[in-house]
Amino acid sequence: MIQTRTSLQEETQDLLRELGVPDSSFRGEGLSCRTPITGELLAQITPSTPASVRSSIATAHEAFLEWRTVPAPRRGELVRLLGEELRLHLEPLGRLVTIEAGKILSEGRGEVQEMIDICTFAAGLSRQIGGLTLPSERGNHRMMETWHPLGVVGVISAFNFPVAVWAWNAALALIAGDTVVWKPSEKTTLTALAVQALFERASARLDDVPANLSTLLVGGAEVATLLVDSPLVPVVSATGSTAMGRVVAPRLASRFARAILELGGNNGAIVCASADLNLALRGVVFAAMGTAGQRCTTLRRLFVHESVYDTFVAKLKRVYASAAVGDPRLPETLVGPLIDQPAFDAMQRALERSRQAGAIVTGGDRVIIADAPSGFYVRPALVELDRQTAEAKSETFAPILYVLRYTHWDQAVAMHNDVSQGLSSAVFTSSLREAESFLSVQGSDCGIANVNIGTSGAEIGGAFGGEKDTGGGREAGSDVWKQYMRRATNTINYGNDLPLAQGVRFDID
Ligand code: UN1
Repeated sequence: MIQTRTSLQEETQDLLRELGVPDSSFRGEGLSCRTPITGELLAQITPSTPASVRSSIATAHEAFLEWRTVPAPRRGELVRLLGEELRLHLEPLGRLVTIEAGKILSEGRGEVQEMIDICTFAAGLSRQIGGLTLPSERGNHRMMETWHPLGVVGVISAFNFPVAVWAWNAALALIAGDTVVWKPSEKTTLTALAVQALFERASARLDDVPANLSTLLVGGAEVATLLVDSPLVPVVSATGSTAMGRVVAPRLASRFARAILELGGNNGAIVCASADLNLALRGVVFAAMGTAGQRCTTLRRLFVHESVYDTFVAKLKRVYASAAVGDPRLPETLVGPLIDQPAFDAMQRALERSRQAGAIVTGGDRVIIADAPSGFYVRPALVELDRQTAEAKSETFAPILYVLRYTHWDQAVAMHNDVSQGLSSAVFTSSLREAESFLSVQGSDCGIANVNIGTSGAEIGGAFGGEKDTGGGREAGSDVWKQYMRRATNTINYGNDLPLAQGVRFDID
């Protein structure tokens, strides 16, 4: 039962007001914002025009020219204040994420927590973005690196992480001295409006920072293309499908702009004979059906050792049959709705192709929720295969877990790596040999490789991203900040002579 005192539209508009979004922003026309919970219309927004996109980018560039001269620790103070606003507004923003993206409440909150964490990380980093000092081969010379900001960073984000992905990029870009222009998914524009309002609130708390350090564009691919093609945008971070990346990457390459790409994943996990099966079960289930299978890190392929296959798959089937599917606002729900009908249709087509290929499919059917007949709710699906099919090798953004049996470790690793994507991966084992082997050069070929943890739910402190068709980009922690800056190598001669490197002689007298 969906418990609503007011309609979702009223609740959403109240939340937007609470988060500081003016009514005029969500009472426009042209773009309809709906909730996947009921399919209900939440608000209407006016999309950006080509002229307004160009002027936003130009304004962001102007702001950059000023912002780059502000000391990095002061820039960090702005990001710290953004983190403070997010802490204060965690509940309403998390709830808005739930309403607009359909995530369960704890995941909606968790996403805002990711934003807070990256702000904390970036604020500390603002005092550490230093370069190396290196030995010069010449006497009385010093060689060092200086890191400078790059300019306007374009951020293109997807519906499934409607707020955190902006934060991973924006927090680092801002402390680096860059400015940000953000094009969120048109499916989740309301959460973006709320984030923009919180950002502006944080900026208003400092009287020495320029305006327009981060601005928002509203619209679809046509708006994103203007950002991708703008000569005033030296870096674009794009999160979405591999198909989107194939359009964006060459356009950026043609003008030598930097691309930070976080594209499709088709993440696998291996459950070994020695695995703690109860722990593995929890890890697999959260990774495979959490966020209704709509994370780029969702677990999609599972390789189970033949000696534990029957036991483990029986446990999985029990959980899959009983996991609570429904309104993501209810505390007991584990699986909320798919984002829309195209997502549901794509899932059904994928399951049908698997059936035709001889797979055993359990689940996957539509679940009708009494008060939300227009929502696309599904029972997560298990698809048992005897070989890795073309279907299993392609990413369907839905809760489908392909399950395969393996006999030898090498066979499991080979199947695991035999896909075009390379984002996240996991092994469940108690064997040091298998764990280390999975993390070694002969093991997982992904950007993320975990032991006794599922494929999703990475912490912000590490570099996040993957290889192959996942695009090669990295976001969030570690030394990812370098992508938002340019490195200058400086050599300083503090002597009276001019020795040349490599012993070259070029005497003019
Ligand atoms: C995504 O789905 O685009 O590791 C990002 C995770 C999250 C981020 C997912 N921290 O699952």
